Amino acid sequence: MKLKKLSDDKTILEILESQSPKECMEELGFYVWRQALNVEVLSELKKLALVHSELSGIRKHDGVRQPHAFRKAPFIIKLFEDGKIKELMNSFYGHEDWFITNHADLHTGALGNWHKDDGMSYGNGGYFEEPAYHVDNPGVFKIAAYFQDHNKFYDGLTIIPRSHRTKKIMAGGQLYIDSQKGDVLFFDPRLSHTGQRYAFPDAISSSAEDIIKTNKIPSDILGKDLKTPDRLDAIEKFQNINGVRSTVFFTVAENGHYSEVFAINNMKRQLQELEDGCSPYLCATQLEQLSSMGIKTIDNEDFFKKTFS
Ligand SMILES: O=C(O)CCC(=O)C(=O)O
Ligand SMILES: [Fe+2]
Repeated sequence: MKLKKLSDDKTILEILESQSPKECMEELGFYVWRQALNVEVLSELKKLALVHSELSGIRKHDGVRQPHAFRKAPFIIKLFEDGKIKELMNSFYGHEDWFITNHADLHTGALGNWHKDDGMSYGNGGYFEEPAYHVDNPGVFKIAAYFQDHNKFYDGLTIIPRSHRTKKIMAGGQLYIDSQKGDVLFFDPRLSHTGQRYAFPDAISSSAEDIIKTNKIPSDILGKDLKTPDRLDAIEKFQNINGVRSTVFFTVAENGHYSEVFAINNMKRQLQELEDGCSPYLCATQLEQLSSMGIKTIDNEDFFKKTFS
């Protein structure tokens, strides 16, 4: 089954084009800024991410994930260098008092499955400490920057628009975001989404179909859940053709009950995952670098300092 692409979905595109990012976020649970980031910087970050994944991070979903990445893989701070994310967030929030929560996951070569980022799958009301699907604006949001294009194969982000208002994960029609390097994908942590689902995803474009033919990829591995060792073989085949996928997901917030509770619990989870007694704060040089770019961090927030003293 071929998924619907964002660039083909007239209804969603009309909403994205006619409403403000904030209104779209509230109604649909996501927004996309096309071609907002410097692609050369993203290519450089990808090279660094690939090296980093050989040295650090947690092996998961057939790839490597580095939690607490602003501290553990600080080269990603370069994302903010051109001031674009700051500009987008100032305008989205309508003020300059938003901050990064120190949550960032750097993924290299990882597959994904359907989930929400609100921590509900871990039980106990998740990061919000309660099912928060009645809340219009949680104040806390996710930014995803992919370090390569995802418009040839279904290997990028697939979402379920409007699913941020229900506990259910498979809560409606799936929409594939056919993103290009430089796009900023922005979403509510309650939105149902998945990264690359299949070891060898289906082709979107006819050029990708040609690639599949030229490389004699058997049709029975395309867009399928495979078991090891077939899965590992299919991953290798896809990576040989398309390169290793790498991406960073991080969290921004403004003050408010839901965002503060979320940020604290989300940080606790990152620290548990790391199992190395790591500090929730950033290092002095990282803070200086961010501050010189005008990016505020959770390190200076009283509610955070009270929890992690
Ligand atoms: O790898 C992807 O594209 C998705 C990652 C993701 O959903 C996450 O980090 O929560
Ligand atoms: Fe996620």
